Amino acid sequence: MHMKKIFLIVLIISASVTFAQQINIPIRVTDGAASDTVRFGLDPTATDGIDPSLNEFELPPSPPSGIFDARFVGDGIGIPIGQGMKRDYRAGGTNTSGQRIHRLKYQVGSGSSIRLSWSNIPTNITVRMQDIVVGFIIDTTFTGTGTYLLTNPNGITSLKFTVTYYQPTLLNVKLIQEGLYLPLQNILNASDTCRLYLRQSVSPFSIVDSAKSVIDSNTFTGSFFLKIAPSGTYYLAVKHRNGLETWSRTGGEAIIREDTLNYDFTDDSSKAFGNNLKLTETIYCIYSGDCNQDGLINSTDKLQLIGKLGSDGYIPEDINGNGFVNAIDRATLVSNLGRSKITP
Ligand SMILES: [Ca+2]
Ligand SMILES: [Ca+2]
Repeated sequence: MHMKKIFLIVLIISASVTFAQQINIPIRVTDGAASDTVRFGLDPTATDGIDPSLNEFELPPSPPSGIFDARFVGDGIGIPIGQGMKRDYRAGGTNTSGQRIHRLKYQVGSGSSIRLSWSNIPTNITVRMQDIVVGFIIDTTFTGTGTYLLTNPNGITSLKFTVTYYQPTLLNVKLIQEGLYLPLQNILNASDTCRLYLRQSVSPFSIVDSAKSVIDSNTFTGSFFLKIAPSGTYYLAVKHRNGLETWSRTGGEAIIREDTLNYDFTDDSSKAFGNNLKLTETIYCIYSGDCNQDGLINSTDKLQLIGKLGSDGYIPEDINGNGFVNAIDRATLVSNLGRSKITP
Protein backbone atom coordinates (compact mmCIF):
# COMPACT_ATOMS: atom_id res chain seq x y z
CA MET A 1 0.00 0.00 0.00
CA HIS A 2 1.21 3.51 -0.80
CA MET A 3 2.17 5.70 2.12
CA LYS A 4 -0.27 8.31 0.87
CA LYS A 5 -3.15 5.85 1.07
CA ILE A 6 -2.16 4.75 4.57
CA PHE A 7 -1.93 8.35 5.67
CA LEU A 8 -5.38 9.05 4.26
CA ILE A 9 -6.91 6.05 6.04
CA VAL A 10 -5.29 7.03 9.34
CA LEU A 11 -6.62 10.57 8.86
CA ILE A 12 -10.17 9.32 8.21
CA ILE A 13 -10.11 6.97 11.22
CA SER A 14 -8.77 9.62 13.57
CA ALA A 15 -11.26 12.21 12.29
CA SER A 16 -14.20 9.90 12.93
CA VAL A 17 -12.96 9.01 16.42
CA THR A 18 -11.83 12.40 17.69
CA PHE A 19 -15.20 14.16 17.33
CA ALA A 20 -17.20 11.53 19.18
CA GLN A 21 -17.68 13.54 22.35
CA GLN A 22 -19.02 11.33 25.09
CA ILE A 23 -21.77 13.80 26.01
CA ASN A 24 -22.68 16.35 23.34
CA ILE A 25 -25.73 18.59 23.80
CA PRO A 26 -26.72 20.97 21.00
CA ILE A 27 -28.67 24.17 21.71
CA ARG A 28 -30.18 25.95 18.74
CA VAL A 29 -30.14 29.72 18.99
CA THR A 30 -32.17 31.91 16.62
CA ASP A 31 -33.38 35.51 16.32
CA GLY A 32 -36.11 34.41 13.93
CA ALA A 33 -34.05 35.12 10.82
CA ALA A 34 -30.54 33.81 11.45
CA SER A 35 -29.73 30.78 13.56
CA ASP A 36 -26.79 28.78 14.83
CA THR A 37 -26.18 25.77 17.02
CA VAL A 38 -23.85 25.82 20.00
CA ARG A 39 -22.82 22.67 21.83
CA PHE A 40 -21.63 21.75 25.29
CA GLY A 41 -20.90 18.47 26.99
CA LEU A 42 -18.26 16.23 28.44
CA ASP A 43 -15.40 14.16 27.16
CA PRO A 44 -12.62 12.33 29.00
CA THR A 45 -10.03 14.07 26.78
CA ALA A 46 -11.44 17.59 27.19
CA THR A 47 -9.80 20.40 29.14
CA ASP A 48 -11.27 23.71 30.30
CA GLY A 49 -9.35 25.39 27.46
CA ILE A 50 -9.57 25.05 23.68
CA ASP A 51 -9.44 21.43 22.52
CA PRO A 52 -8.96 21.29 18.71
CA SER A 53 -9.17 17.49 18.86
CA LEU A 54 -12.80 17.90 19.98
CA ASN A 55 -13.51 20.42 17.21
CA GLU A 56 -13.27 23.39 19.56
CA PHE A 57 -11.90 26.52 17.89
CA GLU A 58 -11.60 30.12 19.02
CA LEU A 59 -13.91 32.44 17.10
CA PRO A 60 -13.00 35.86 15.69
CA PRO A 61 -14.23 38.82 17.75
CA SER A 62 -18.00 39.27 18.02
CA PRO A 63 -19.48 41.00 14.96
CA PRO A 64 -20.80 44.58 15.20
CA SER A 65 -24.28 45.03 16.64
CA GLY A 66 -27.05 44.27 14.15
CA ILE A 67 -25.41 41.00 13.14
CA PHE A 68 -26.61 37.78 14.75
CA ASP A 69 -24.11 35.87 16.85
CA ALA A 70 -24.13 33.13 19.51
CA ARG A 71 -21.13 31.64 21.29
CA PHE A 72 -19.86 30.25 24.56
CA VAL A 73 -17.45 32.57 26.37
CA GLY A 74 -15.32 32.08 29.47
CA ASP A 75 -15.51 35.59 30.95
CA GLY A 76 -16.37 35.61 34.62
CA ILE A 77 -16.37 31.84 34.98
CA GLY A 78 -12.62 31.23 34.76
CA ILE A 79 -12.70 29.33 31.47
CA PRO A 80 -9.77 30.24 29.16
CA ILE A 81 -11.39 30.17 25.72
CA GLY A 82 -10.40 33.59 24.37
CA GLN A 83 -13.05 35.24 22.23
CA GLY A 84 -15.38 32.29 22.53
CA MET A 85 -16.30 29.04 20.83
CA LYS A 86 -19.29 27.31 19.25
CA ARG A 87 -18.47 24.17 21.26
CA ASP A 88 -17.49 24.08 24.91
CA TYR A 89 -16.64 20.61 26.20
CA ARG A 90 -15.29 19.91 29.66
CA ALA A 91 -13.48 17.03 31.27
CA GLY A 92 -15.82 14.20 32.21
CA GLY A 93 -17.97 11.51 30.69
CA THR A 94 -20.96 9.28 31.18
CA ASN A 95 -19.83 8.42 34.74
CA THR A 96 -19.49 12.04 35.80
CA SER A 97 -21.42 13.38 38.75
CA GLY A 98 -21.38 17.11 39.41
CA GLN A 99 -21.77 20.54 37.84
CA ARG A 100 -20.15 22.46 34.98
CA ILE A 101 -20.73 26.17 34.40
CA HIS A 102 -21.00 27.60 30.88
CA ARG A 103 -21.71 31.09 29.66
CA LEU A 104 -23.67 31.73 26.47
CA LYS A 105 -23.34 35.13 24.81
CA TYR A 106 -25.65 36.21 21.98
CA GLN A 107 -26.85 39.19 19.96
CA VAL A 108 -29.73 39.69 17.56
CA GLY A 109 -29.41 40.54 13.88
CA SER A 110 -32.96 41.40 12.92
CA GLY A 111 -35.84 40.92 15.33
CA SER A 112 -36.06 41.68 19.02
CA SER A 113 -36.00 38.28 20.64
CA ILE A 114 -33.85 35.17 20.85
CA ARG A 115 -35.22 31.67 21.05
CA LEU A 116 -33.26 28.74 22.47
CA SER A 117 -34.27 25.17 21.56
CA TRP A 118 -32.99 21.83 22.75
CA SER A 119 -34.11 18.25 22.35
CA ASN A 120 -33.56 14.86 23.91
CA ILE A 121 -31.22 15.97 26.65
CA PRO A 122 -30.42 12.74 28.55
CA THR A 123 -32.64 12.23 31.60
CA ASN A 124 -29.73 12.41 34.05
CA ILE A 125 -28.80 15.97 33.00
CA THR A 126 -30.46 19.22 34.06
CA VAL A 127 -29.56 22.70 32.81
CA ARG A 128 -30.30 25.73 34.98
CA MET A 129 -30.28 28.91 32.95
CA GLN A 130 -29.88 32.28 34.66
CA ASP A 131 -29.13 35.84 33.67
CA ILE A 132 -25.68 36.90 34.78
CA VAL A 133 -26.83 40.26 36.12
CA VAL A 134 -28.67 39.19 39.26
CA GLY A 135 -29.55 35.60 38.50
CA PHE A 136 -33.30 35.79 38.99
CA ILE A 137 -34.61 37.89 36.12
CA ILE A 138 -34.18 34.70 34.16
CA ASP A 139 -33.97 31.56 36.26
CA THR A 140 -35.30 28.43 34.67
CA THR A 141 -34.22 24.80 34.59
CA PHE A 142 -34.64 22.78 31.47
CA THR A 143 -34.51 19.07 30.75
CA GLY A 144 -35.49 16.79 27.88
CA THR A 145 -36.93 18.76 24.97
CA GLY A 146 -38.15 22.35 24.90
CA THR A 147 -37.66 25.97 23.95
CA TYR A 148 -37.22 29.29 25.76
CA LEU A 149 -37.92 32.77 24.43
CA LEU A 150 -35.65 35.61 25.55
CA THR A 151 -37.69 38.75 25.10
CA ASN A 152 -35.00 41.22 26.14
CA PRO A 153 -31.84 40.14 24.29
CA ASN A 154 -30.43 43.67 24.27
CA GLY A 155 -30.80 44.04 28.03
CA ILE A 156 -29.56 40.56 28.90
CA THR A 157 -26.83 39.60 26.47
CA SER A 158 -25.50 36.48 28.11
CA LEU A 159 -26.72 33.61 30.24
CA LYS A 160 -25.14 31.34 32.78
CA PHE A 161 -25.77 27.63 32.29
CA THR A 162 -25.30 25.46 35.36
CA VAL A 163 -25.27 21.94 33.99
CA THR A 164 -25.73 19.16 36.54
CA TYR A 165 -24.77 15.63 35.63
CA TYR A 166 -26.34 12.98 37.86
CA GLN A 167 -25.47 9.35 38.38
CA PRO A 168 -28.44 7.01 38.85
CA THR A 169 -30.05 6.46 42.23
CA LEU A 170 -29.88 2.78 43.12
CA LEU A 171 -32.81 1.02 44.80
CA ASN A 172 -32.12 -2.55 45.88
CA VAL A 173 -35.56 -4.00 46.38
CA LYS A 174 -36.17 -7.41 47.93
CA LEU A 175 -39.51 -9.03 47.18
CA ILE A 176 -41.01 -12.43 46.55
CA GLN A 177 -43.73 -13.15 44.03
CA GLU A 178 -45.85 -15.70 45.87
CA GLY A 179 -46.48 -17.89 42.83
CA LEU A 180 -42.78 -18.22 42.05
CA TYR A 181 -41.73 -19.05 45.60
CA LEU A 182 -40.59 -22.56 46.54
CA PRO A 183 -40.61 -22.52 50.37
CA LEU A 184 -38.76 -25.82 50.89
CA GLN A 185 -35.75 -24.72 48.86
CA ASN A 186 -36.30 -21.06 49.81
CA ILE A 187 -35.73 -19.94 46.21
CA LEU A 188 -37.84 -18.70 43.31
CA ASN A 189 -38.82 -21.00 40.48
CA ALA A 190 -37.45 -18.38 38.08
CA SER A 191 -35.75 -15.00 38.08
CA ASP A 192 -38.39 -12.68 36.69
CA THR A 193 -38.74 -9.05 35.70
CA CYS A 194 -40.44 -6.51 37.95
CA ARG A 195 -41.13 -2.84 37.43
CA LEU A 196 -40.65 -0.26 40.11
CA TYR A 197 -42.51 3.04 40.08
CA LEU A 198 -41.43 5.89 42.28
CA ARG A 199 -44.52 7.84 43.30
CA GLN A 200 -45.04 11.12 45.10
CA SER A 201 -45.77 10.65 48.81
CA VAL A 202 -48.69 13.08 48.66
CA SER A 203 -51.85 13.20 46.58
CA PRO A 204 -52.15 12.68 43.61
CA PHE A 205 -49.21 10.27 44.16
CA SER A 206 -47.95 10.83 40.61
CA ILE A 207 -45.25 8.65 39.11
CA VAL A 208 -41.94 10.52 39.21
CA ASP A 209 -39.58 7.82 37.94
CA SER A 210 -39.53 4.16 37.03
CA ALA A 211 -37.15 1.31 36.29
CA LYS A 212 -37.25 -2.39 35.65
CA SER A 213 -35.06 -5.12 37.00
CA VAL A 214 -34.92 -8.87 37.35
CA ILE A 215 -35.61 -10.24 40.83
CA ASP A 216 -32.90 -12.81 41.43
CA SER A 217 -34.24 -16.27 42.25
CA ASN A 218 -31.75 -16.77 45.11
CA THR A 219 -31.44 -13.34 46.71
CA PHE A 220 -35.03 -12.19 45.93
CA THR A 221 -33.47 -8.83 45.12
CA GLY A 222 -33.43 -6.61 42.05
CA SER A 223 -31.33 -3.49 41.41
CA PHE A 224 -33.41 -0.63 40.05
CA PHE A 225 -31.59 2.39 38.63
CA LEU A 226 -33.54 5.65 38.68
CA LYS A 227 -32.33 8.57 36.59
CA ILE A 228 -34.85 11.36 36.99
CA ALA A 229 -36.23 11.70 40.50
CA PRO A 230 -34.77 14.45 42.70
CA SER A 231 -34.18 13.77 46.40
CA GLY A 232 -37.43 13.48 48.32
CA THR A 233 -39.93 11.18 49.98
CA TYR A 234 -41.59 8.63 47.76
CA TYR A 235 -43.66 5.48 47.70
CA LEU A 236 -42.19 2.50 45.91
CA ALA A 237 -44.85 0.69 43.85
CA VAL A 238 -43.85 -2.68 42.43
CA LYS A 239 -45.49 -4.57 39.59
CA HIS A 240 -44.91 -8.04 38.21
CA ARG A 241 -46.60 -9.69 35.22
CA ASN A 242 -49.18 -11.44 37.42
CA GLY A 243 -48.43 -9.89 40.81
CA LEU A 244 -50.82 -7.62 42.63
CA GLU A 245 -49.45 -4.08 42.52
CA THR A 246 -47.92 -3.43 45.94
CA TRP A 247 -46.85 -0.15 47.50
CA SER A 248 -44.27 0.44 50.21
CA ARG A 249 -45.19 1.24 53.82
CA THR A 250 -47.16 4.21 55.08
CA GLY A 251 -45.42 7.58 54.88
CA GLY A 252 -43.04 6.83 52.03
CA GLU A 253 -39.27 6.44 51.91
CA ALA A 254 -36.66 9.20 52.02
CA ILE A 255 -34.56 8.90 48.89
CA ILE A 256 -31.40 10.87 48.24
CA ARG A 257 -30.52 11.33 44.59
CA GLU A 258 -27.42 9.35 43.51
CA ASP A 259 -27.48 7.44 46.79
CA THR A 260 -28.48 3.81 47.43
CA LEU A 261 -31.61 2.67 49.25
CA ASN A 262 -32.35 -0.91 50.28
CA TYR A 263 -35.98 -1.90 50.76
CA ASP A 264 -37.26 -5.28 51.90
CA PHE A 265 -40.89 -6.27 51.25
CA THR A 266 -40.36 -9.77 52.68
CA ASP A 267 -39.59 -9.32 56.39
CA ASP A 268 -42.76 -7.73 57.74
CA SER A 269 -46.33 -7.28 56.55
CA SER A 270 -46.15 -3.60 57.45
CA LYS A 271 -43.54 -3.13 54.71
CA ALA A 272 -46.44 -2.98 52.25
CA PHE A 273 -49.00 -0.21 52.34
CA GLY A 274 -52.14 -1.62 53.96
CA ASN A 275 -50.17 -4.72 55.06
CA ASN A 276 -50.97 -6.07 51.61
CA LEU A 277 -48.63 -9.07 51.68
CA LYS A 278 -49.25 -12.79 52.02
CA LEU A 279 -47.41 -14.77 54.66
CA THR A 280 -45.92 -17.97 53.23
CA GLU A 281 -44.13 -19.97 55.91
CA THR A 282 -42.12 -17.20 57.56
CA ILE A 283 -41.73 -14.82 54.65
CA TYR A 284 -44.02 -12.17 53.18
CA CYS A 285 -44.93 -12.36 49.50
CA ILE A 286 -46.59 -10.25 46.83
CA TYR A 287 -50.03 -11.73 46.02
CA SER A 288 -50.07 -13.56 42.68
CA GLY A 289 -52.98 -13.78 40.27
CA ASP A 290 -53.63 -10.33 38.80
CA CYS A 291 -53.20 -11.61 35.24
CA ASN A 292 -54.79 -8.57 33.58
CA GLN A 293 -52.95 -6.09 35.85
CA ASP A 294 -56.01 -4.08 36.84
CA GLY A 295 -55.25 -4.09 40.57
CA LEU A 296 -57.85 -6.76 41.41
CA ILE A 297 -57.62 -10.52 41.63
CA ASN A 298 -61.09 -11.66 40.62
CA SER A 299 -63.14 -13.83 38.29
CA THR A 300 -61.87 -11.96 35.24
CA ASP A 301 -58.33 -13.10 36.01
CA LYS A 302 -59.61 -16.60 36.72
CA LEU A 303 -61.44 -16.81 33.38
CA GLN A 304 -58.39 -15.43 31.59
CA LEU A 305 -56.25 -18.15 33.18
CA ILE A 306 -58.75 -20.91 32.42
CA GLY A 307 -58.71 -19.77 28.79
CA LYS A 308 -54.96 -20.40 28.75
CA LEU A 309 -54.92 -23.80 30.48
CA GLY A 310 -52.53 -26.02 28.54
CA SER A 311 -50.69 -23.05 27.00
CA ASP A 312 -46.99 -22.49 27.38
CA GLY A 313 -44.59 -19.59 27.09
CA TYR A 314 -43.78 -16.43 29.02
CA ILE A 315 -47.38 -15.44 29.74
CA PRO A 316 -49.04 -13.79 32.77
CA GLU A 317 -51.32 -16.80 33.33
CA ASP A 318 -48.29 -18.90 34.27
CA ILE A 319 -48.39 -18.04 37.95
CA ASN A 320 -45.57 -20.32 39.10
CA GLY A 321 -43.24 -19.45 36.25
CA ASN A 322 -42.58 -22.96 34.98
CA GLY A 323 -43.50 -21.97 31.41
CA PHE A 324 -46.81 -23.82 31.41
CA VAL A 325 -50.37 -23.03 32.56
CA ASN A 326 -52.17 -25.73 34.54
CA ALA A 327 -54.24 -26.43 37.66
CA ILE A 328 -51.38 -25.44 39.98
CA ASP A 329 -51.43 -21.91 38.59
CA ARG A 330 -55.21 -21.80 38.90
CA ALA A 331 -55.09 -22.96 42.54
CA THR A 332 -52.76 -20.12 43.54
CA LEU A 333 -54.93 -17.55 41.78
CA VAL A 334 -58.13 -18.93 43.33
CA SER A 335 -56.59 -18.72 46.81
CA ASN A 336 -56.25 -14.96 46.32
CA LEU A 337 -59.67 -14.17 44.81
CA GLY A 338 -61.00 -10.92 46.23
CA ARG A 339 -57.62 -9.32 46.87
CA SER A 340 -57.04 -5.85 45.52
CA LYS A 341 -54.21 -3.37 45.50
CA ILE A 342 -54.09 -1.01 48.47
CA THR A 343 -52.78 2.49 47.91
CA PRO A 344 -52.85 5.69 49.94
CA1 LIG B 1 -57.11 -8.50 37.64
CA1 LIG C 1 -47.36 -22.86 35.63
